[in-house]
Amino acid sequence: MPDTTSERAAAVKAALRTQSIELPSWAFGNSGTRFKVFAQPGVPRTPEEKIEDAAQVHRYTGIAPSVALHIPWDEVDDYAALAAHAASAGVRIGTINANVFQDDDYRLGSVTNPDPRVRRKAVDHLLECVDVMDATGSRDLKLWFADGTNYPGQDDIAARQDRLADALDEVYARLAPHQRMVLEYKLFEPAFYTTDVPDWGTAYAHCLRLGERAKVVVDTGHHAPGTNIEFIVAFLLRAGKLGAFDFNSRFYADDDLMAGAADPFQLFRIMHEVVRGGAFPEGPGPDGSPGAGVCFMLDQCHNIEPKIPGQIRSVLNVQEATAKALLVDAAALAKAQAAGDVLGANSVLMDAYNTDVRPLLAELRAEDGLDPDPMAAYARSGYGERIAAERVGGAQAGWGA
Ligand code: AOS
Ligand code: ZN
Ligand code: ZN
Repeated sequence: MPDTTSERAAAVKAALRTQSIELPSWAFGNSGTRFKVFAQPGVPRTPEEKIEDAAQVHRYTGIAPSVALHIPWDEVDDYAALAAHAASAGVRIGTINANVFQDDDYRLGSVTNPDPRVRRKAVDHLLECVDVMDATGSRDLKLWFADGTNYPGQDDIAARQDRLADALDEVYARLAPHQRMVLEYKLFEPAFYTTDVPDWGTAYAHCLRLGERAKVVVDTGHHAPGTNIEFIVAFLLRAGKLGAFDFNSRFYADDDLMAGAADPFQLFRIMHEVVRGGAFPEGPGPDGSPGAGVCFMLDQCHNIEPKIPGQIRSVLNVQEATAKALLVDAAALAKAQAAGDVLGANSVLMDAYNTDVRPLLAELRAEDGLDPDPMAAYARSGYGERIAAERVGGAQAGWGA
């Protein structure tokens, strides 16, 4: 990193220009908790409209060029046409998220279900999602399994791992050479006694066995309180096994609140490991190997706040954390660490975190022809009022449907 303040700012801006954050299509639909889904005016009625709303986030932030789909919530007849629609809106289709948790058949699990008929149905859905990827040009298939048990003795824990491994093998074998499988873990919920992919270790072990194109997804909301997520990030990056993030905030469990809202310091610490680990800005490894290829995604629901501004705020929060991480004086940090200077090393990190990067980001946007204040620019655009008037009967995101 260059020495003078202006050279450092220029280097940080250059890196930030390469940033892209993927948006979840389901963030734009109505969502809620098991207690109530609050309908909002103007929410999308179709996958096409969700993509149009996502394009608004990209329009004002400049760093959200792709939208993740969820199948079947975003089911259409013609996925190539949906990809073309995305391109005409100025974005592209990103990760394909599979859904093997919403049918009655999945009461006892999907790919780990004791009934081979249900397992077959679940794997067939995952294979169909790869067909969707072929049509949309998506790189990543994202797998999150609600599978688990509620009571001791309910099913054979190890046999369920065997079934999971068999399913992953079959889907991995179906991937084209440019496609990847990313496997998400979650501590608990909806299963409460055992979860079949409960932690990064389980996901890592399955991915390691599968091969190079199977990687782990870190959803920041899927850990026990107090878990050191940046350690997991550092470990997985070092092992070449970090595939993607699902960014969100949690206060208690899988809250899916806006990234950077509950704990912006944690988001900074995660992004520091991402920068330190060479996953951002993306570049070839020291041996010329391809970069980490980490997908930086949001996985959020906006239950009580407006959805497009909620996504803009979240993208900006990730951008701010990234800018601060890029400001860490790596040379000074390494020097203090090598000297065993505990307080010195800590203050190098805290200096970066405590920097107000908002003026730098406003300058970056102005230089790139964007409004320096994306939230205000979107509010002024009138888009929110227009969709509220034009769209009647918006769709639920899928949760609690
Ligand atoms: C569920 O808790 C997970 O976070 C999933 O990543 C995701 O929210 C869901 O599968 C929607 O695609
Ligand atoms: Zn997630
Ligand atoms: Zn989740």
